[in-house]
Amino acid sequence: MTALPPLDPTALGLVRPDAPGLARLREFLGPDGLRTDAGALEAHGRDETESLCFLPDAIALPRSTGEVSRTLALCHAGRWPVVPRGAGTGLSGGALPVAGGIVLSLARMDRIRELDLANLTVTAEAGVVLADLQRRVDEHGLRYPPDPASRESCRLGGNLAENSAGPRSCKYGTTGDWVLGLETVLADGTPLATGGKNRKDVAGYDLTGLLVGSEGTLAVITAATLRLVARPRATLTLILPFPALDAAAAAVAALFLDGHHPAACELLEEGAIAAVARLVPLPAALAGQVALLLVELDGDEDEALLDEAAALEELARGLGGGEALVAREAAEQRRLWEIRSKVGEAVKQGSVYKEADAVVPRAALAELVRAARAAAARQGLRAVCYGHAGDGNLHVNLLQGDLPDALWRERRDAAEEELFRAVVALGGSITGEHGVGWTQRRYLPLRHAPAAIALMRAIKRTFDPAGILNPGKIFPDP
Ligand code: 2HG
Ligand code: ZN
Repeated sequence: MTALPPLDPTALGLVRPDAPGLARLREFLGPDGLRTDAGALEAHGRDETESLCFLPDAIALPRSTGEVSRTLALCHAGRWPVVPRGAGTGLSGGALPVAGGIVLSLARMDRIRELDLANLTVTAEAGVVLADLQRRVDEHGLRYPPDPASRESCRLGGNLAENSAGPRSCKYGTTGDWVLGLETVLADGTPLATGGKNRKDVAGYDLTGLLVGSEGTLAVITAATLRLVARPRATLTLILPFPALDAAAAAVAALFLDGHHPAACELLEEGAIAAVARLVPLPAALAGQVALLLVELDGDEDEALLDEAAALEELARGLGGGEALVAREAAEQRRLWEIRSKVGEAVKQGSVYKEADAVVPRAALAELVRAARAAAARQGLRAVCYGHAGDGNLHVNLLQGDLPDALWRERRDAAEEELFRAVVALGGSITGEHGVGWTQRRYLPLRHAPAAIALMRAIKRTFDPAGILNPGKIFPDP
């Protein structure tokens, strides 16, 4: 468990629920709808963010929006902290109950309510596992494209709260780009529906857009109506190797300018290639390469994709790139993708780490990697970068190596701050897809002017005047 102290709920005007309060919740949630056993508290005190853990007082597991509403009404009356939770796969501590209170798990609300083939929409509850939803629509030849790395375990509600994304956001956009409507419950228990099935709707403010990505601080999302598209008939994956980082970055800019629009365009720089090579055997052609671009193409016909792959290889060669590895068969494509999907695990294996989810305008990719290396080197640390080059979004992992803990914490913070200052100077942001949550909140003032943060705080107060929803997240301490 981390040594970091939890937030004091009383300083936030909140209190931790007492035994009679929990008994009132249990009355309508039922004996398995409210858990207080040590194992459950420990499991719901963590997410996938480093080794952080903050114990809640109880976990509420409602089965319906009505039960969510009753739970919130009680929590609101008692001024108890409430932390909405999907599967806890987040990477910025968004689901950590840093002030204790109730973890409101949506895990038992996992029904797909309606697949509307005439309108090409699906309406599903917040607790559905993303991959289950994707398999269900796939049976009808359809696709819901957002593909965060945790899709086999993450739940839709967490994706909506964080506005999650993955490699395919390069062509298909992020979770929010697919949301037409939401079913939510406000902090005091009032149900609120936004949007619907309309493809266009400009009546008033875009509450759907505001709630997606609000990290559980404005309302609890209980269900969503999502857009679907036809699944592409053909896909092809290729890896383009480069002897220099600048050449790979130049290739990213050039391929879009040339009119290509890959489903995914992912970068691994030197340190990431070396790390993944320890976990996945790399094809000989990739040995000694300094940067790799993994590109997924999709479309109607295999032949057209092969032609496009050849054009991309030629473009890369013009910039000094080597021979492309091209995979047509599904199993071969999976093997190439493994080189990218195992990189996070490989980099983090064997060292404590801190991950910065930096994003810059795409043309500044190489500068982002250089800024990460420089900030890390100044503190005697190593930075390893990989991620969504097509979106200008790289995951920068700072590694502790064998530094003593106290020194590591100091140097990590200094390196991260220097990196984010450089990122903002490049026109970028402090998180592209993982959220601000708990771990990035002190950097919000680097990204936004005081007037913008004041406006965001005012929006938070309007939705949640008592401040019970996910306290301690997004905003730095005043
Ligand atoms: C990815 O792109 C995910 O692989 C996770 O966003 C990043 O922690 C990571 O490796
Ligand atoms: Zn990512």
